[in-house]
Amino acid sequence: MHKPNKSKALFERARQILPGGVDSPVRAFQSVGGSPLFVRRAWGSTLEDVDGNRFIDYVMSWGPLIHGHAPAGLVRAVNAAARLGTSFGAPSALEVELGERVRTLVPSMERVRFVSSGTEAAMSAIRVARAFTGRDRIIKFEGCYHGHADAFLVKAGSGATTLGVPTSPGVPKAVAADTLLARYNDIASVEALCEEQGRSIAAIIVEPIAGNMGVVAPADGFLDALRTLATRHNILLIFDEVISGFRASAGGAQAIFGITPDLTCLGKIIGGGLPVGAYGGRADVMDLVAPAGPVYQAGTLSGNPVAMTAGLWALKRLTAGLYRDLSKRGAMLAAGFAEAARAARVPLQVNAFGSVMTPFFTTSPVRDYDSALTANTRAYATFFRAMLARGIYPPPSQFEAWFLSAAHTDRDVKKTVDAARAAMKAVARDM
Ligand code: HOZ
Repeated sequence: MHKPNKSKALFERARQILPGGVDSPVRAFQSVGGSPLFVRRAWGSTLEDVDGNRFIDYVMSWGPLIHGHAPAGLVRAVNAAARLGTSFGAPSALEVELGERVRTLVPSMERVRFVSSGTEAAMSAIRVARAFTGRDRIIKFEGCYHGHADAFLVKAGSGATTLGVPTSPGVPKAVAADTLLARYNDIASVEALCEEQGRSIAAIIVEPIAGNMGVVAPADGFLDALRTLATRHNILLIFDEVISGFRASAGGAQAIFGITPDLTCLGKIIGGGLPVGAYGGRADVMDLVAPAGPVYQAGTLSGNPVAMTAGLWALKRLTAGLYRDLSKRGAMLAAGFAEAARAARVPLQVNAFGSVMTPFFTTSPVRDYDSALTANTRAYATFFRAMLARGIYPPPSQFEAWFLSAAHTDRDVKKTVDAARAAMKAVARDM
């Protein structure tokens, strides 16, 4: 059993200065109970808190760390880059190199603009889509999360769902009115919106593999049908691949499903653990972005040399072997969770896609937001606490993805499955 004494004291202090004691809501453990662990250091698949407790980490910074925590080569590269200057506010060759690499891996991104987060990427992508089409409305899917810009905090997943504020106060009514909601994996709901309002819709934005209502894979033909509908109505199709980019495969979800979106949003892995986002796509659309065109978007730290270096290091190491190993361990973990739940007679649906997964505590298959919400969040909280007590650090929310990395070993996965067997018994006792 871990002792969180110093973490608790730090959390008390943090609450006096940071709203809720954290800098991003889902870190606060609000829906799983207890107080958050304050991290001292991390390496490989291991997280160590300020009390010296060690955990096998399945949050992995919410997705960026596909190569594990602090790989030695990346740390060396970042150190060397920092010695040459931490920020220039002027172009560097690194941005060109990373941009070209992104385009090689994701050929639909004919032009790329670097920003500092996935939120910025998505917010900017819809601005350019609106400018290109001369239309204001967008379609988003219930339970999908595209960062915290106003237009997206309408039935948003991730921390917004975890905290019960999927539609946030503070979003102007007029902005929310331009965000039309469709149901994930329900093409009829998109068709109806396009038929009624197609001429005022600039973009359909979608996580091609949803990862912020928990992991939900697209149903057969769903993404194809979105592509067809968007083309038919002259609407731009935006893939938010902040999670799936470079994770589902080196070319993201679009490579796996063979769909070419008009624009793509990236984040997480593209920065190798440092703050980088990017949006890009068709040259005729992206050439509207300033200074090539009139759509304004800027950033003091965009293309930061240290962050670009980390991104390059990460993207250069996306080998076939990496994805093979990740999928193998992902399948082991998913099967282990399912078996542990069966043995304890706990209803569980494990949604897994390669190296991401979510165990949903529900009897119904989870294929959209409504079915995700059938999950028993109390059971998840019990499971979470029982896992934490056994040295496993799961995401502190039912509606997030578990992430594996190259640093997770078979031994880590076996230890996690052993912990899950005991944790499922705790859930069963609590039900
Ligand atoms: N699901 C979120 C990002 N995709 C988690 C990260 C956060 O909100 O801090």
